[in-house]
Amino acid sequence: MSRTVVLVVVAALLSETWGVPLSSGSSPRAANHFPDGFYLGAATAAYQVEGGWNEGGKGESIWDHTLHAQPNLTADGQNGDVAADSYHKYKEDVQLLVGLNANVYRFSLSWPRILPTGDTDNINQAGIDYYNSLINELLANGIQPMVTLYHWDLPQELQKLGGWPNAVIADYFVEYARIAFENFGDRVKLWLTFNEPDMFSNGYSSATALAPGADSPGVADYLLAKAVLLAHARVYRLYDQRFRPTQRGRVGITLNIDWYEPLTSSADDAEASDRQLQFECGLWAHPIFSREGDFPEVVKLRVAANSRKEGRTRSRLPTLSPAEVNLIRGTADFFGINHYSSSLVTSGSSGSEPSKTYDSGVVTSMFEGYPTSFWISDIPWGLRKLLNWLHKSYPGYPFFITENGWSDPPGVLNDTARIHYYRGYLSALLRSINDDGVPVIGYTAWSLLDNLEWMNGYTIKFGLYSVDYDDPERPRTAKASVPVMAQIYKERAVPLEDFENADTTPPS
Ligand code: GBH
Repeated sequence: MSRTVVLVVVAALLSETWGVPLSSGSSPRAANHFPDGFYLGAATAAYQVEGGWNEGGKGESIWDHTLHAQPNLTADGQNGDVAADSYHKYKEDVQLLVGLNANVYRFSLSWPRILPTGDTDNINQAGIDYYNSLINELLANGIQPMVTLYHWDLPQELQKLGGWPNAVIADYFVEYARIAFENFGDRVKLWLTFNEPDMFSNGYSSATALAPGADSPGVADYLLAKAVLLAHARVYRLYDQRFRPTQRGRVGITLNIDWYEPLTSSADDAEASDRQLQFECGLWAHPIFSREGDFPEVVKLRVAANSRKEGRTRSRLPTLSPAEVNLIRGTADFFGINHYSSSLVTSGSSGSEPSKTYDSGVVTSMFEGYPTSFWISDIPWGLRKLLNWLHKSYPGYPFFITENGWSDPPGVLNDTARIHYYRGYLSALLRSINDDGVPVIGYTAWSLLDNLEWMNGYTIKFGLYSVDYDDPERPRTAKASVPVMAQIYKERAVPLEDFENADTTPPS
């Protein structure tokens, strides 16, 4: 075969598998390809992977404290004392990312590793050194660090002040963020203030859902919302004024947002869907990303009405003054989304009064006829609908999918359901970008490795790499999904056949 023939055959094969446009240069990008500069990687969080809970001068977090005091809160009685031991094995973790062809790694800083008491009286250099080593190792391997400042591990000393429902915590958070920007901002260009405030507010609305287990539903979680939004906004403005001119990075926030499909085509169910999205997402997104700012109208009205009914003299949802609305509005360079699943929604009453669940006045249920694992349904078109809804609701902001993933019970190395999930969701993401025009700049899969799944302990596995938790060395093994993701990340495309077969179009 002549050289030309070989090249043509190779090009044809490539074109068939990957949908690579045969002519280069100005030809439009094929629909199954990610845009230039798109970030593709994986994510973790400090308490879920690091271990080293009391090493190198680290202080106690609410997770250390809560799970030491009440080991029965987790499904297997385990905690994050050692976790995946990433505190010692970070160089190996970076090689796992290299094995995925990742160009970004999203991880979180443990606040009490840097500030053991939460305050600046004690700045722990050993903690700063650890993160410098990790960041330098990533960059040496061509991987951008993406840093979450807060993925749920509040210093226990600050919990003694009441934790997040106490607005004074925002003052401490701003100081902590300043120290992070000062120490790491020369190399870290992607920042997230908070991971999923909606989720971690459950730590203040239930005794058992998440640390610290402060049981004040419908009150503390709304107080927390105001404190967290102000903390976020002040950190964004600090970066904007003091650090952006020299560091030139981007600061966002990550919200957990599933898709909620109306149960029927009734107007009532359409309203229920919108209500659910407003209580889960809008409560946080509207103040930051909408043109007008402030909490969503429907949330304000319903919480105020229920509060009156309960005989209260004011709403359980705190008000934002016009100055606070202005302070918070527009404080993001991008919008982080953790998306896992889709559910059906109808109006009705769930949860007890008072609670955020009760205030939202909706009942959700799982779809039938889709692959399901624990609370996750594999419904790629749900991500596409969500991205379109977000882009319409909050125009002008680029999105970054900071988490998306599938869970297995322990022992599944041939993770075919995860492979199906990722092929589908990455295809839906590509449709959103290339067909629908939603601006998305990156994607980090949850998770790089099996880790402490909060109150589920080590009984639910989200990793691309498995970790043997019975072995003190915590060896990592690639699951079947690793070569699949590595190929997608390398080609920067979902293979055409998988792309075309993916369930990316909502049923009408
Ligand atoms: C994220 O939270 C976290 O950021 C991450 O740390 C975590 O490991 C990961 O996802 C996987 O869970 O009432 O049974 O329907 C995910 C948030 C948690 C939201 C479970 C939906 C449904 C519980 N999700 N929740 S259920």
